[in-house]
Amino acid sequence: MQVDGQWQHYTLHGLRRIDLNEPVSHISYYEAAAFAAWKGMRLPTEFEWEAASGQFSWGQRWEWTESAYLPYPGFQRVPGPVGEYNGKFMVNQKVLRGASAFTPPDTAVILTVIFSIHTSAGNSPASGLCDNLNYCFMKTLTVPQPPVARKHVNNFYRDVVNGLLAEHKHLDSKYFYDAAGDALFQQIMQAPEYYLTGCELEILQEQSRDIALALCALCSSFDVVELGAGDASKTSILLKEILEMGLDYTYFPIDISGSMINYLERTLPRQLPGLKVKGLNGEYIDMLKASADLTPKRRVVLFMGASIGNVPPQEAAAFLKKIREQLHPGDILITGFDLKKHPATVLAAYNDAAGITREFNLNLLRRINHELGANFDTEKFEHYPTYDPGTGSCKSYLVSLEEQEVQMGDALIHFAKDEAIYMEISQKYSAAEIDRLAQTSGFRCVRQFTDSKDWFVDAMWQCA
Ligand code: AVI
Repeated sequence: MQVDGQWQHYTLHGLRRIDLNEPVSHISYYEAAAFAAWKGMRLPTEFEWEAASGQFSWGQRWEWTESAYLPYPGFQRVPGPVGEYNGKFMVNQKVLRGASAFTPPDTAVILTVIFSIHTSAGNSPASGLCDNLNYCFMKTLTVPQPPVARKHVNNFYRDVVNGLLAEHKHLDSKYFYDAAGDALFQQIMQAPEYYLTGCELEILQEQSRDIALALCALCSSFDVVELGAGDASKTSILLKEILEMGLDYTYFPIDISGSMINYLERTLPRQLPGLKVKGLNGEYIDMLKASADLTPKRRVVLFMGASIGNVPPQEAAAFLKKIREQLHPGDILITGFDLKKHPATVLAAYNDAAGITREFNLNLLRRINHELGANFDTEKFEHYPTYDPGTGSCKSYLVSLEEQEVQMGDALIHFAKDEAIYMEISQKYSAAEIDRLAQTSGFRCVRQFTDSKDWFVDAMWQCA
């Protein structure tokens, strides 16, 4: 409904403004299919969903498939009433796959079948509510969780328990990005205080031609590999510029999200006619290695955003060395770095007035509750960002507001009042530190492309 000219919807917390960055949710099969068609796509079949399911974070959502409720190949009905009940495959039903907050971690996913029944007042148990509506009746069956998903939960549980039982409690910021975390990060990037996205966008909008010219001056023929491509919205500006220079090249986006890779392979060639796209779904270094077998050309590797800042400088150097080991002399790396600047500007970016970054941090505690069955009360933790202008370390913590205990599986985690969990580092660099990092990791600095405020750098390095 519209309130004061703005679209709103009813949620469990009452009427809320529709956030256009949130995933589409609480919709019927027909709405999901229509939305997919509107986006030029289709819903996955149940089998496609299952093949891709290792990439999903569990306990977050149910997802519509376009499959009818049918038996798996080889299904045999067991004799007796159980077989009669479970062995009938009804018509006019579609399958939802996924898990909810209450799905036991590490043991099962729920296969849910939706019975779409046309009802009218007086003839259904829900008649008072849904006169002439299709209403859904859910049947749940537990099935073994696929091995990849189980591995994900095991690693997540192990990392969280180790981090929270350590003398100085810490969590790994790579776990921020479940579906809710992704949506919050999208909102952070639009927050007025979070300058990083705008600065790098400006570099790409204003200097893509210079970047493309510099690349062509270094090598006449190359392919482009991107680490953590995401939706490639910023990179596509540079990709377009390279195409317009008449270069015939392939773009290899690498991403841990299989659905993002599918999306890029479908949409980018339409958006940028002539662009060849071959997505690589997996970990950065593994996929970078795989890309070497797919092209004899030189590779230009992009590592944009300021993701390199999400590990301490020593780890950043070790990671850049690993990238270097996968490249050949003459290959190129372009990395985004956030520069040191006035401390208040940096701190505000991680402490936005609307409290989105606070929610982004607290969301990891909620994720641990949903996926690992913990009982964090997020009201009892305070978001506490810090910035040290000397070292350039911007660190976020969650501080326990009282002495408390949190249960997570067999582990009982004790928090003293004011005890902090170290959540994330967002390291800032000076131009000289960036050059030194290039040298220590086996690269030669070519050029630094900075925005008009000198707040952000896309640094171009060549393998020595
Ligand atoms: C993804 N990364 C570069 C962001 C940053 O600025 O460190 C993550 C972030 N954390 C809080 N706000 C944004």
